[in-house]
Amino acid sequence: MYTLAIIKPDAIAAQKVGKIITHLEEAGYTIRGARLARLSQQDAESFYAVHRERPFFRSLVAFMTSGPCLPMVLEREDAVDHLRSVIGATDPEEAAEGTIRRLYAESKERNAIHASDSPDTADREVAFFFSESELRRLWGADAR
Ligand code: FUP
Repeated sequence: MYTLAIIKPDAIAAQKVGKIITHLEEAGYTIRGARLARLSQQDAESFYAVHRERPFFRSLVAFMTSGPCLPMVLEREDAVDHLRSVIGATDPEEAAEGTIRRLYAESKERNAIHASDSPDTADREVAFFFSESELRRLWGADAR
């Protein structure tokens, strides 16, 4: 099963990419796709469209476009639900001990990593960044 994670601009600026990827690999994930990306305003507004009426939307879009991020397609059994538990609660102060957000996030907004919240969202979010043909080209016969 696949899910989408994004290492966010705060964690890239804080040089935590290696530690976060190690954490993910040690939690059993295979990286099926990964690429540094710089979201445009339109990309960020579209990716977070479900939040467009929320008070934090403008600030979230400004943060997510403030520097490069690293979207990744991750594969593991029960990937979607499992990755949510590995990253922890949205606010690092509420995230459980040992979760990626507790370890590496700066704040509720600058919270180091995104993970899809349902299988349907994961399909949509993987397709937002990676084409089926790119993933197939990377893995050949091992593609899903
Ligand atoms: P999560 O699923 O944990 O990433 O959280 P949400 O989908 O609720 O929110 C998406 C992003 O909006 C969060 F990662 C950070 C940002 N956010 C805020 O900045 N303030 C809030 O009160 C809630 C979310």
